[in-house]
Amino acid sequence: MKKNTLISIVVTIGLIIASSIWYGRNNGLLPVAAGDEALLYDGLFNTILAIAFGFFLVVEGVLIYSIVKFRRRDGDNDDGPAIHENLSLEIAWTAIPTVIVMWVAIYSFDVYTAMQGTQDLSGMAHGGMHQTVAHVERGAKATLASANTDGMLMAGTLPAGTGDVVAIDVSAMQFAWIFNYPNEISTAELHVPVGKKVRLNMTAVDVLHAFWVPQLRIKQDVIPGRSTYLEFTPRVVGEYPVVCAELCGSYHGGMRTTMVIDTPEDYATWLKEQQEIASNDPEQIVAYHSTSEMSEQEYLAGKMTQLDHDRHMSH
Ligand SMILES: [Cu+2]
Repeated sequence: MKKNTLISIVVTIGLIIASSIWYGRNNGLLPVAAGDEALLYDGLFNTILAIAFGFFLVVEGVLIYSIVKFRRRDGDNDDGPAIHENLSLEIAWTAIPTVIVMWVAIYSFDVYTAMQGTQDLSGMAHGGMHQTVAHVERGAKATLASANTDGMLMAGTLPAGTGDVVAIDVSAMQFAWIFNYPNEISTAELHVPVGKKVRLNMTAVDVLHAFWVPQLRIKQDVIPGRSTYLEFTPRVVGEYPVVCAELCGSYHGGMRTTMVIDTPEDYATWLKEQQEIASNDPEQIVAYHSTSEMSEQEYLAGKMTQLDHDRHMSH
């Protein structure tokens, strides 16, 4: 091999690696990372994207090089040489992807575990119960039943609302999110304080829903009759969409609300305001809490009136 060829190969490989790393860091494909966990996810995503981008450059580069270099010249009507079998090449193109895929698998699993993907949700039945009981009586009864049949459920679970964890109970229903804070505070918008660990104890009133905030990179099924949970640490103050990510009925597309990441002071002020609303309007709270005792027709009638109302209001 000539010295110049060697130099140009080394330079090309260097350029490919450098541009892959650059693209991995500057792809701009993900929304803002609003939680600590989002950074773990982004690290994985950007790494995989950098590897893929490097391979894209290699494959497309060789393709374009070959199209130019090995194109048919005038007067050349021969078949190409019949090349088959190159053991060392085959070993290389099997071994390299194997190593990369195994490494990505281990890295992914590590991130998945760090984001609590492997924790047993059935062990989380207890935490979500005390504040949602009034809201989701049907669901809570079923949860209670399943908790009783399995005595080890309580082991290793975080008690709701103690220590440094902000625990919020979430009820999902067709087609709304209800967030229940301590002291009978119920809201349609989720507020969380920046920098503190938040735990959402979630259950559904009616059908399967899924809680998703793209900026947190976390998504969790919300299931009637049992509790699931999500934990995250907000890191960027702002407003983010909460999206239902499980087709749950005709107005599924409208099952959205806002998550506000507040500064600790704003969060305290907001909680105080909500506390006042909660104590000044007991009838509204009673109305909220009795939805589970309505018949299905009554419940849907209420929903339809509300939707009608919303439609008129938006005109
Ligand atoms: Cu839904």
